Amino acid sequence: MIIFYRIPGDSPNMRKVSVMLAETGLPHTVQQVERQNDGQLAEEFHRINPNATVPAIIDQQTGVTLFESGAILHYLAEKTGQYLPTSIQARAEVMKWLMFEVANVGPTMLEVYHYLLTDTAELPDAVLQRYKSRLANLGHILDRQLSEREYLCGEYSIADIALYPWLLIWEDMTDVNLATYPNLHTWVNKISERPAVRAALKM
Ligand SMILES: N[C@@H](CCC(=O)N[C@@H](CS)C(=O)NCC(=O)O)C(=O)O
Repeated sequence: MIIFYRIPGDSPNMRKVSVMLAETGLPHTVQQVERQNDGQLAEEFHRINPNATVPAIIDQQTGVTLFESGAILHYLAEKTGQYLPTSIQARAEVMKWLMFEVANVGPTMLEVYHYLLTDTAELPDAVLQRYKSRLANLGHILDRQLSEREYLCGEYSIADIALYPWLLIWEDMTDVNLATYPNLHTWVNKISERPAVRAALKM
């Protein structure tokens, strides 16, 4: 049994794990992490993730404890043999685009989210503009990658599962219509039709 640690509400990083669990059909239970009075995630959760973020998982079958959504997706793909190809070349390609998401899309989105919803009053325009232009550039890179492939690396993989939840909030975060990126837009619509995705995200 997998224990999936999360907080109330939804976020792209938690959605990645919800989708992966639904796609693989792995048995799991959800454990809500409490907050302390200072707003931090509960002290005892720091033993599971010293960085105090969700998602995190414990796999009771193997004893593996994991945080960082990319590491969790990779582990669940290894465990089930799903959504990660077997040839060394194809695996490397999937890991490259998975890392591209966790190193670029996620962190930039989280900065925009922070500045947009938290500190706008004190924010120099240039800061938000910098992050928005980084996101616009990432959108073009992804759109180009999808211009010759149905999914990021050909077959549907954990690289797609990692990226997809960010696209659900892309327009709100960037004020840019997804139709600006036609290939990315088609890809989003295709993934939105997957039964496991719909079930996981209650769409
Ligand atoms: N790089 C991490 C980011 C995780 C992250 O920032 N999680 C947020 C929720 S989406 C969080 O736990 N924030 C701490 C909090 O809400 O106290 C990952 O990919 O898992």
